[in-house]
Amino acid sequence: MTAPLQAIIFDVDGTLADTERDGHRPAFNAAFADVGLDWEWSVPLYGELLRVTGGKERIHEYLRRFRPDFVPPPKSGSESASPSLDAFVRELHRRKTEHYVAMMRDGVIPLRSGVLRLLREARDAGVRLAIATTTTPENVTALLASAPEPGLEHWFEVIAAGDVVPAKKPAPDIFQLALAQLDLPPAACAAVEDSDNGVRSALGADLRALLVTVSSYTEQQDFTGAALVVDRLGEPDAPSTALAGTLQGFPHISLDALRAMHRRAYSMP
Ligand code: XBP
Ligand code: MG
Repeated sequence: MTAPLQAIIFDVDGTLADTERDGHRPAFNAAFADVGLDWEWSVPLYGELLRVTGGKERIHEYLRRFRPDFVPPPKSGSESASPSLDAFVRELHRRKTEHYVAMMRDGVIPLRSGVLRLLREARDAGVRLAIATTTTPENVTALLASAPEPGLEHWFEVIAAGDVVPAKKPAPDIFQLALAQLDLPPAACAAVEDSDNGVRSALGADLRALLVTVSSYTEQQDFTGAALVVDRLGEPDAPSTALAGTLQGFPHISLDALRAMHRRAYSMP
């Protein structure tokens, strides 16, 4: 007999908020401009680069594909040799994080439809909340702090984020870390994702009760193995549409809908 639903593990980028196109992307571009680089990541180019998760890894991928001859410039005012490529990318990414956090503080990106409602329902019912994300921890904190719910960050018992694991999504490490910190087996949890990399990561951690809410960059991706794919969590006045799997009569993703998906994923009555 499988355990009832005890926790929900959420991805952040694309899932809690549609952060990539108008949050991360302009933050990267602002960091490039800061250091005098004429690189500009357009909306379509960024869609390609998103295949690689993690901001530092994404910059390295861009260099490998589009600027193979790039040599980091010496630090301004310094006579010393150029920094290593790794050190240059780390510094560039640090600037990117500063821009991103400032944008979140300005409330540039709202939470997606239904996110706050579902978090409230879960919290009120004693279902535990966790995060498993590739993004830098400060980015998560800044996004949650910008929500119209003071202290939202503290609703999450576990925030597994960024470089704390050896391999980022699609590797299962970050979901495995969240499960270990929750001290729960995967069968006691549901996961919510928006991307194929996230789906592979969650499934790799044996999270079969897996809901996908597609986001602007991920609509066309392959979510094979997810229990249910919807356009959004939705609200009572803004219903969800199932893109794969069944909503089982629920108009939007309420906690009861998630529990029903979880039971079904484990073939429970
Ligand atoms: C999110 C990411 C992140 C962000 C950037 O993937 O890939 O890398 O784009 O974050 P997921 P950092 O939603 O699957 O976790 O720049 O802080 O790395
Ligand atoms: Mg995501």
